[in-house]
Amino acid sequence: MNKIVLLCFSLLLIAIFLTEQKTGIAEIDSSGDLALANKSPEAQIPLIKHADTTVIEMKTDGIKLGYSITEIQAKAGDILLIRYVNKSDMNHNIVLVREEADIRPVGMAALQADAVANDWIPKKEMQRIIAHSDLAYSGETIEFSFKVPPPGTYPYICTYSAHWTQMQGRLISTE
Ligand SMILES: [Cu+2]
Repeated sequence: MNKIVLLCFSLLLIAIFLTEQKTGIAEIDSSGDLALANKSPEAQIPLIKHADTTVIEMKTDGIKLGYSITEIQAKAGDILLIRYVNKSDMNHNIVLVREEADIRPVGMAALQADAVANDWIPKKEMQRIIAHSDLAYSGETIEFSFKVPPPGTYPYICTYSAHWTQMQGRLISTE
């Protein structure tokens, strides 16, 4: 009989412990960290269609790890709106980085738990990120908008679940 009482008491303690853990996580989420998570990269602009906005639509089908458009040419300073139609069976996103050398650090950092919890956007690598979409769940269409950076070649990658090794494209900014 004593063993049963002890067992019940242990279970109660575990339940209290788990509840407190959960509360702790929620508190962290609602603190200043959230404000940081929502801080957009510098080139990213609110999703408003200006008269001079160029809309680019791309998609992913089936199980393919790739974008239908792998090269975008645009003029520096123009506003691009990327509409991404995720017709694939997986989730994807689009993360525009500063240079080739940023692909791997951003892709690797995105696999860490804190980045996964932030829709696969690594907050600690934000200085390498020019703009990014939200996570597009399978079947979803998302849009994001940004100002085309100075002339150069800028890679864009999917940071979801290590797709970055294959799922890439390049934005070519011209004068
Ligand atoms: Cu992907």
